[in-house]
Amino acid sequence: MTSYETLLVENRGPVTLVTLNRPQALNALNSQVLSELLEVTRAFDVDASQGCMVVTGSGKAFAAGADIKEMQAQGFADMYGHDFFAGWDQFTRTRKPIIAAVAGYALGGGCELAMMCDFILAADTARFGQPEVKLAVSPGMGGSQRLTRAVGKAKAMEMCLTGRMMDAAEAERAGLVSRVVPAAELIEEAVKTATAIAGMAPLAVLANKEMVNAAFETGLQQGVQFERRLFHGLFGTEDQKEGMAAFVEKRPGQWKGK
Ligand code: CO8
Repeated sequence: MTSYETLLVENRGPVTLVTLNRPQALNALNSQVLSELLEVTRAFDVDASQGCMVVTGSGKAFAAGADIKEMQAQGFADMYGHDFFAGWDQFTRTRKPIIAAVAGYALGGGCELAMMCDFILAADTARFGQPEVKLAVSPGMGGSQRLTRAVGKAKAMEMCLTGRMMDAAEAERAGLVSRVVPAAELIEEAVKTATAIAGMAPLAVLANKEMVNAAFETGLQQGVQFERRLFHGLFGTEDQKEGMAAFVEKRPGQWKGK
């Protein structure tokens, strides 16, 4: 296990498990969390032994938001001039999959971080919210956009305007999370899911992630074209030959990542 000041990072076989580790501040996301998480994510993306990452919280929170104490004294010139927290965009450019395993509070920037991951597995204790309006600000790490795309305008608007939290069951109904599991099984389930993903042909995993993201970021026709090009491209890989041969021969595939 590698220790950072604000994170615990552990390889569980082909899965990088990252635990936010500022429980005394409910894992509030400050500049140090960002820089450490970016360092870990960059290393993960180029490490051929690692196929999927899980990001989780600790104590009673996934993360209770951006660090209010760090932002409190900042003015417009500091925020805009330094493009405060623009580094989080880099996190979303990670090519390999990242699962958010959310137990407890995922609020403000915490909810936004969970939504920057490729999908969210929730414990039955999870609570999601964008309460920034109560601080006289707004989401700033993509929440107003990603939440609206995930759950639709009505719920996103109500949550952003009132700060109301969603519990895990509502989040699952609304399509914000892929599944809800008992809190005690969250990490085990997330690592199991991540291990299954890490066991797939690596280029196919990258392509599947890219094309689902295209559905979020482009129109239907452009997204369908993009999917088709990537689909065609996968037929240029050795793993496609192996994957289809393995199916026909009723045996597991052996991937080369090319
Ligand atoms: N930032 C800093 N410290 C925090 C944060 C936070 N977001 N959340 C909790 N803490 C600290 C508390 O100050 C407290 O510290 P201390 O013990 O020193 O007083 C400790 O964590 C424990 O918190 P509480 O005592 O409040 O715990 P409770 O169980 O009573 O309450 C809550 C839990 C309801 C989660 C409560 O802590 C809370 O409301 N937290 C703030 C939630 C919030 O407003 N989040 C949004 C923050 S703003 C944001 O995320 C903007 C994102 C976009 C930024 C991008 C910039 C470009």
